[in-house]
Amino acid sequence: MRPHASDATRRRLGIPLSAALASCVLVSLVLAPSASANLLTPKAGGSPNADQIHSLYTIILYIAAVVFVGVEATLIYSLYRFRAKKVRVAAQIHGNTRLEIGWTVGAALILVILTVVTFVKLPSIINPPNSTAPFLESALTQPSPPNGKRLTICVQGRQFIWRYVYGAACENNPYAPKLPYSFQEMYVPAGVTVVLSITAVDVIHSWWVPSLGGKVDAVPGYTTYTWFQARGPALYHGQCAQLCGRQHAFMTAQVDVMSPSDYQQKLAQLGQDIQKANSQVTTLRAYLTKTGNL
Ligand SMILES: [Cu+2]
Repeated sequence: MRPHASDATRRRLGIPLSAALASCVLVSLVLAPSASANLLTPKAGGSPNADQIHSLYTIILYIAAVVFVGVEATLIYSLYRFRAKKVRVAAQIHGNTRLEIGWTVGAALILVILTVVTFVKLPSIINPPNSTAPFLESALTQPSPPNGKRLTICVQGRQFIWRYVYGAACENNPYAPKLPYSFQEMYVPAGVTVVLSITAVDVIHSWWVPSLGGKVDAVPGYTTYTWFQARGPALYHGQCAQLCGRQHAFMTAQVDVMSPSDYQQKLAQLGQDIQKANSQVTTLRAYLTKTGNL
């Protein structure tokens, strides 16, 4: 009797155990949005390019969902309808030209539709629009909105922090004196087309603020570009999306969107803070040199 009893216990435990395992998987899936994305679709709402990526993704997802549900429903129906029964003998079918042509043409048609929709959407994802706010800087590098007016910010990825240098002059020398810069948190004016000129100083990183558009690699010795146009004052969060070393998980980014006038004040403040810190360092260095400690 004993072995039977332990079998029964095992069976009794088996169901709750698999239920617990299934709930663990479900909970981890539900928690996935905290990884800076929505449950099923990419984040949107922060910038027009992010919105276009979101709508393209959603169109493809819906078409894929219809195909998935159709295939799975047919499969489940067939499994039930034609299940093994006593006496019944399975029909042996060798090919069906009509069906085969049907699903080949159908699949090709879906691919053509997806390609056309993608190419129609791509320009609005790649090309930056004009700024909606009156703001004012232009440079000669690509990409550029039609009227050329945008704000250039150089983004430098380094283990394990982002550095931002403000103004088109950063493209010639991101360490040029007097150029305002900040770490981790980027300040931008709302309604202005911001073009990011992205590089890395050590290993490959990846710039990614989901609400403001797709990921862009930051590669040492090479400049990549992306853009966004944030709508209103808001704070957006991002994360380096390329495994870049032990502290990769802590390489976060923040984009603080403010009104153009607040932005100009912030930039002036940044400039003053940097100047103050520089003069403190100069004083300290002079003191250390004088006292023979340097
Ligand atoms: Cu990184």
